[in-house]
Amino acid sequence: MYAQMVKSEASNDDPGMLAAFQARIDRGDKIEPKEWMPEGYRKTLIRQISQHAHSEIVGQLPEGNWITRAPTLQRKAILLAKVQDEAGHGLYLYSAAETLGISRDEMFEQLHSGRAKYSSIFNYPTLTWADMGAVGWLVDGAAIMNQVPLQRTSYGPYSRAMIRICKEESFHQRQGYHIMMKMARGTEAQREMAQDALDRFWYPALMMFGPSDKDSVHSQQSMAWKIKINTNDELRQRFVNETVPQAEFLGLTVPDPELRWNPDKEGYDFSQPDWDEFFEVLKGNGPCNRERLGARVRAWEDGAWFREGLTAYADKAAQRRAGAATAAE
Ligand code: BYC
Repeated sequence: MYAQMVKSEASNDDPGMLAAFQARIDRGDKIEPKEWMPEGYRKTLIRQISQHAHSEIVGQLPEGNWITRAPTLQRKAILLAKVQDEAGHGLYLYSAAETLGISRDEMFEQLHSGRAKYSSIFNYPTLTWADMGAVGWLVDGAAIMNQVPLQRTSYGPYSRAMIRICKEESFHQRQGYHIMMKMARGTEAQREMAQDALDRFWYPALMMFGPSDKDSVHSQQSMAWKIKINTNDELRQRFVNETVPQAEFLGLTVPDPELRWNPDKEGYDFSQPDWDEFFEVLKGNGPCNRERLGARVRAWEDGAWFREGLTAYADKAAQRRAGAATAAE
């Protein structure tokens, strides 16, 4: 079945080469940039890695919004470090995508024109300081759940980028949970802020894993190629199983009346997010889509003078080198 799907995704590829490629994937080989790969594999990786990179970069915006308003110097320094980490993650991932033959400018163009997606979660606003706790705890928590298996993804550069990123994500999750602990055990007003942040971020965090398996268009092929290791629903279930006891420890209530432990599946039964809302956010109609994309486009336009300066300097340096070489002849 997989061989058939591979063929349909990449009909111009030679069937023998496709079979040999699939055998390498099945053996657990890592695929490296200069090696042969089916066109569909390359395209799927570019889509997923670039969208992941965009998510890291756009993901700086809701938290960057709080750097100047962090309640203490220590919290400010921690948040600043976290936001800088996200920029670094974006850069590793753009570099990994570039090894597949797409340029960074093309990827930015896809983001700015709205053709490339970024994680739905960043289209929700961060209204209070407790949201910095909820983002670290739930959003980075969901990111880790998704990214730990991706350390074993079949494409070498993506897998290596993930190893480094996951180390930093665990610190991010811990700092968020630490904020939540302080808030949940603080004054009544602080506890209410923590509960309100959990109420607003719970379902958007569940959406981060993507649509239900029955609506996931890419999962089957991506899993055959080991670009994805788990289905969206598997990871969502794992996230709920790990996060509910953490909420109980905080003394907060997960906003889901249907949530209960199911001993038969050794996991929680839980309500699905509002999938209509999810698809609206993907279409650009979430609470902050326009603001987020607008901020990225503005940053790109404001940076034009800097890119032009770098190019002018590189041209001059090349002319100087050429002049020196001619003089030496
Ligand atoms: N948001 O067939 P499916 C972070 C799209 S960064 C938006 O299941 P796939 C962090 C999907 O792209 C976290 N779009 O797709 C950063 C596809 O549309 P296209 C980012 C979504 O690719 C800073 C369509 O829906 N992590 O954590 O097999 C601070 C059908 O879906 C979403 C990654 O990117 C979504 N939530 O599975 C703090 C991880 N879900 O592309 C934290 C790597 C689905 O055909 N990516 N779509 O137009 C993946 O693991 C997979 O791409 C996904 C989706 C699980 C996200």
